[in-house]
Amino acid sequence: MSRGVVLRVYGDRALVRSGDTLAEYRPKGTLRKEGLLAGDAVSLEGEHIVAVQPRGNQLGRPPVANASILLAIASVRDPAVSQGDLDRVLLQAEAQRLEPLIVLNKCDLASPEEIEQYLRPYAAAHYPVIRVSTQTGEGIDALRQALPQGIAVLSGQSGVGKSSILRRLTGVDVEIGRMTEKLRRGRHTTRAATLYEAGEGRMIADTPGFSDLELPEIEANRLPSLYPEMEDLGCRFTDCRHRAEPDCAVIRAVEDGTLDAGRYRRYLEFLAELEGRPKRWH
Ligand SMILES: Nc1nc2c(ncn2[C@@H]2O[C@H](COP(=O)(O)OP(=O)(O)O)[C@@H](O)[C@H]2O)c(=O)[nH]1
Ligand SMILES: [Mg+2]
Ligand SMILES: [Zn+2]
Repeated sequence: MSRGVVLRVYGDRALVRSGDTLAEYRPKGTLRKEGLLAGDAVSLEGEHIVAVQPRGNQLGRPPVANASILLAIASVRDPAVSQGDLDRVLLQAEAQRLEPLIVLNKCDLASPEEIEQYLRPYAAAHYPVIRVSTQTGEGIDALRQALPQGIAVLSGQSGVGKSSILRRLTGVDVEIGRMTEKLRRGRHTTRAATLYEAGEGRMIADTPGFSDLELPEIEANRLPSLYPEMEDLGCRFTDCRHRAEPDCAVIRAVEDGTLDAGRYRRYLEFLAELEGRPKRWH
């Protein structure tokens, strides 16, 4: 028996990397129904996947298991990614206890002042940030060095440069890859995630078609714990929603300017959105 990592699922087959071998395998018996995900760690026997290790984490959109970092890709221009959308991507990572790294792409299209202003709330919240441009190559080496072993998931709205970043890091041209795949499989578009290998045990997941800009499926009272800068303030009320409570440390920090007012305003909007959701588990 040997071990491997699923790079891609194709219907009832999976492309698996196992040591120096890259080959397709079929899941055995009940595994077929349960479904495999890109990123799954599997046991192999002959042509079959015979077991899947328990998942460390599991993202829904893109569907990837066992990620070690989430690259939250944004751009100031073309498209102008709203800070609210970047917040949502970060919340998805926090909800999965996945370390996020903000990658601001297209730095060639904005002035240093605009970039600094856009990133200020995130730097203040101690999120790691790398500024890159796949056009000029700025920051690409720094990004490569920041990638840990294991799986990095690319997240961010369409057009921010996920596939371009992937191409810079792996040499793989996803657009060309996708066209070849279409020729092979007919016209249906796929929403499966694929892991691309970036050397030294690093893999990068890209998904054509969509990215998750929804709030995570959590209860409203968990939202404050997904804001590291609010947690750091140590509000003394447990279960405080930091909204109208008297003597709340978060409200005080917003008033004296220690906490970014925009992040806080959007937090209140997200809180209201979660509170308005039907509780499916009751
Ligand atoms: N000016 C500029 N354009 C870029 C940069 N990165 C990507 N693009 C362009 O932005 C468009 C969308 O890029 P793509 O990688 O397909 O984005 P994706 O939808 O997130 O995968 C393409 O036309 C790229 O050539 C960059 O750093 N600077
Ligand atoms: Mg793309
Ligand atoms: Zn509070």
